[in-house]
Order: sequence, then structure tokens, then C-alpha cells
Amino acid sequence: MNDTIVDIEAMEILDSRGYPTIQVTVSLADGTRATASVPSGASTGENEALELRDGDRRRYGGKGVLSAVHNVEEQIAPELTGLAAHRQTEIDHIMLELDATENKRNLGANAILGVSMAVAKAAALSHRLPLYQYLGGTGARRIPVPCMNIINGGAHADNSVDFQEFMAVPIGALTFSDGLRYVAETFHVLKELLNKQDLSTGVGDEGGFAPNLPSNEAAIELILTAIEKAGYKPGSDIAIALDSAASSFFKAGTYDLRWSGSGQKDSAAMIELAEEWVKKYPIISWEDPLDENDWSGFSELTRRLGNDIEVVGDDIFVTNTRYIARGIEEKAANSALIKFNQIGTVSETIEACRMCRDAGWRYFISHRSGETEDTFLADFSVAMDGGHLKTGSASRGERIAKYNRLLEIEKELGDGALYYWK
Ligand code: 2PG
Ligand code: MG
Repeated sequence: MNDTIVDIEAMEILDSRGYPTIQVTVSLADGTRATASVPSGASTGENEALELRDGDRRRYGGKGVLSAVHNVEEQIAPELTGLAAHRQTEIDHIMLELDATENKRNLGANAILGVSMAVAKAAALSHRLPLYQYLGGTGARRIPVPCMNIINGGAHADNSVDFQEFMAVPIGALTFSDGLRYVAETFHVLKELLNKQDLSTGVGDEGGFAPNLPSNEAAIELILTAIEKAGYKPGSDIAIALDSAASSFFKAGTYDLRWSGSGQKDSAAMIELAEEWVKKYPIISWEDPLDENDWSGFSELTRRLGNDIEVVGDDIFVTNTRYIARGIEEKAANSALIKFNQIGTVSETIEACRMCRDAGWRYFISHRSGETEDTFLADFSVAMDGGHLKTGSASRGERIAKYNRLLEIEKELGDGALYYWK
């Protein structure tokens, strides 16, 4: 085993929406080769690290990533060759220094992250450890509860639903594979229900159905019916998690829900709506209930609902310890969504999880709406012991790839595997 980096190559591939993204391959002195690819979001936070796009409108409408590929091969690779791949923190730090900007706009967060992920994978392979054990140690044995996004709206679909994600969460299952089955069965029953009502069964970016519905509440009601018809009890077997992605419908100072028939609301009215729904429905987790700049609204909502549900900040924290620290200080949530490409290195993503853990917060590992078949996320979620993840619905290969990897990890761990909600 000689895990010295000898070569780093990159290329442009396509993500699940057919847009370019970057794939990086790292080669080590012992012959190990590992490849990683980078996801991409649609409902992005203002303060996310910069995803470098070429801007050349003759290729993919300007979304090409050849400049990021170039940066990997010409700028990053010469700095990292000769280093031991297991020195992840040092390697990530070298890339941060080389970029020398707050939001990674010189090299591109996509270029940096591709290398960071491929380095971790290569080191794991070279050290003959599965990635989840390499990153999480031998104690890494908890398989996350799959929060399955079975109705898609907002920026992820062209329907009349403006909340982005309606997730079914199998909290009552005893194993990951059973939990996955509970929610996959619910997804199939939901399809039958939609068919019977002549509603579309076409899927959105994350594989959930994207029907036109009279309101956001109608999506919850449909899921509750599907849970029951699938033979499960809402609230004890399967609960509901939401991602409003509220920044995407916050316009000119109001939350504009006219599209789904709920009018315009201010922050106080949105908080009231959340309180009402939490009383009425078995909601256990609610992400981005308010706009990313509505810090005081987040604090008020957390004061009122933080003992009952997980209040998750995504666009407001962007996996960045700077914003998570402010959130902890201002009690603006009790959980942070964790996405590698919001921050741009594996080490910084690990630090974001650590900060949450130290504060007694939860952290919710997440895919992006634009994904690839890379399963790094599945291993990472087990390594970080966060207890839950979101990686889309029971359809679309790039989502299923992560679920199937988690099934493999569960099998490999055998009796050692743990599964529980809290
Ligand atoms: C979100 C994500 C993932 P996107 O808002 O949480 O579900 O969507 O990748 O489009 O930001
Ligand atoms: Mg979100």
C-alpha cells in the first residue's frame, strides 16, 4: 500500500438533468484509481460556494465545466502529486490556499470538491476499507433513516405545488431495508392514487411525483392516504418531512403562495401556518420554512416549534460553519442540511457536521437535485452518524444508486447495523 498521489485527471460528464458536471479520477502509486463526480443544485442558497461554469453560450447554454476541468489538471494536480492521499485535511487545505477566495470562485467549488471526494475514495481503496469506515471509523454502523421525497414541487417540478419536497420518513421500521420498503411501497400506492384521480404520475428532478394539486396541503393529504393504503400508520410507522425551500417563493418581501392558491403571507403568517400544520399532521422535520435571510423568523419559528420538530436550515446555513455558528448563537434552527457542494471540500463538510453535533443539533445529509450515479453520499451518511438522509424518491437511477449502496452497507454490517430515528 503506497497511497502517494501520482496523477489527477478530470473530465466533463452529464448530471441527472443532462447538464455538465465534473468527474475527477485520482491515481495512486500502488495502482489504485478512484473516480468521483460532483452534484449540482437548482434551489441554491445565495452564499453557496461558487460552481464554476464556462459561460460560453455555444456549449450547453453556458453551463459547460471545461474551465473547472482545466483548473483540476493544470492548477490543482501539480500541487497535490506526491502527497499521501490519506492526508485529507491537508490536501483540502492546500486547495483552499491555492484558491484563496471566500467562495472558491478562482478554482471553482466543483473542481475542488471533485478532487477532494476522489482523494478520499482513493485513500479508502488503498487502505482496503469501505469508504464509510475509512471516513467514520469502525464505530460507523448506523444506517440513516431514508427521508423519501415522494412529491416534488417548487423549483424541482413544473407543477402547481410551491413547496419543494414532501418526504415520507419510515421512523417505525426496525432496519434500513424495512424502512426503505415502507416508503417505496407508499410511493407505489401513491402512483395508483394519482392514476385513479387522473393526476400526472410524471416525476420531478428528485424522482417524486409532480402532479398539479389544488394546494400544498393536498400533497400532504395524498401522502397520508397513500401511507394508510400501503398498510402503515401515519405518525408511528411513517412520518412526514417537508422542505418548503421558501427562498424560492419569497418575492419582494412576501411569501408568494398564489400559485398554489394560498395567497401572499408575511413571516408571521408563515410561522402560524407551520404551527397549524405541525398540530394537524405528523410532521417531524421541516426544512427552510422561511427565506434564507429571515434569521429572526427562523429564531421565532424554532422557539415555537423546536421542541416538537426538527427545524432544518439549508439555504440559510449553506453547510458553512460561519453561518451554522450564527444559527447556533441565535437559536435559528436545531439542525443543518449538509451538502458537500455548498461548501466544496470533504473536510469542511465534516467540520459542519461536527459543529452541529457539538451544539446538540442534528444534521441532515443531503443529495442535490442534480446528481450523478456516484454513491459517495451513502457512505458519507453512515460515516457521519447523522441518523437520516435525503436522496430522493424510489425512482431515477441516480437516487436509487444511493439507496442500493446503503442496502449493501447494511448487509456488510450484518447484526452490527443500527437503525433508529432519534
Ligand atoms: C434542497 C435540495 C436537495 P437543490 O433544497 O434541499 O433536495 O435541492 O439541490 O435544488 O438545492
Ligand atoms: Mg432544501
